[in-house]
Amino acid sequence: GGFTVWRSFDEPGGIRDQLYQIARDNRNLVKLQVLGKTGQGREIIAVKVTQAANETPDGARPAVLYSSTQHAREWISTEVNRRLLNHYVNKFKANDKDVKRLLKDTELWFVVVANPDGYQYSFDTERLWRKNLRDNDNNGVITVGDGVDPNRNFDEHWDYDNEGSSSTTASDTYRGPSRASEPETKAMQGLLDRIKPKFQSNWHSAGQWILYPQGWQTGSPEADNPIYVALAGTDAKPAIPGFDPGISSDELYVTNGETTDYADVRNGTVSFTPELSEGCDGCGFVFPDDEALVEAEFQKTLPFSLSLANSATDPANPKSA
Ligand code: 0X9
Ligand code: ZN
Repeated sequence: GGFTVWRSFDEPGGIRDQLYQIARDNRNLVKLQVLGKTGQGREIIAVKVTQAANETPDGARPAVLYSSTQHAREWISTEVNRRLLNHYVNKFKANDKDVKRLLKDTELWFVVVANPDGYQYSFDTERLWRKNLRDNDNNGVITVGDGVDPNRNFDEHWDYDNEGSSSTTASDTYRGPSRASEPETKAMQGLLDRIKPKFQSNWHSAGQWILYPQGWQTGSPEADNPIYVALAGTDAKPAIPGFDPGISSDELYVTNGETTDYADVRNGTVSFTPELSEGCDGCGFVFPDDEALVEAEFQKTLPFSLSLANSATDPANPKSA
């Protein structure tokens, strides 16, 4: 508690309450869905934003998925995504012509806290917690050795090698006991398979990149895919100012069982991992609790977010940021 910007999942007025509130206040526009429950019983929540949200079957319109907070400590990802949700709803209510048209033809999905147990733990106990809260040693208490990395547990090249993920339970990139073993993974995979989004932005931090698949190998097949290049931009003109676009395995490191690889390979989703800024030099995952800095980070990413939404009806001809 006591933060200006940051809100935990559980607290009154926290992220969970806010998601329910925005759905209650906008019944014709915002539909809330519980995708599953975590190990500690928290809800993994998705909201769909589209005109006639309740009457329109999920996936009936070209979909875009904005997901965040797979990694507990990456609070800026939560906040950028929450502001993006509010942005669309507020613009629609203000009768913005472009957003009204967009939400007639397109459905936008938000999973603001993909790892609610870990996120809550990062407020209550350990600010730098990354993983979920699987009790790896089954001793009834969560300690440093526990948790699975939600971004190494997906059923795509899971356990492909020991470079891109770890079999050691205490590792921050522990891949879990089996493919898609975690409720957080099942929830996200289930949603991806059901709505088959044209585009996904899976917000993470920190480092100022716009990463894209496939992360399990270097020299990935998407390197020359003009749709990825058009939307992420180039080194000279990145879609988010100051961010470095490129194949995740080449720009950063190899991963296996990663979310955007699953989305790309299984569902043909053009799926990005933007790594948001630190907020200050050396801040790392602890983005400052500063309204102006957080809002600036959101505004910086907005053209990229809008470009995904505005390209969904004709994904082969992307409208770059
Ligand atoms: O390691 C991750 O899951 C992501 N970075 S973070 O610092 N937020 O943990 C990056 C995932 C992107 N994919 C690859 N680098 N292959
Ligand atoms: Zn991350």
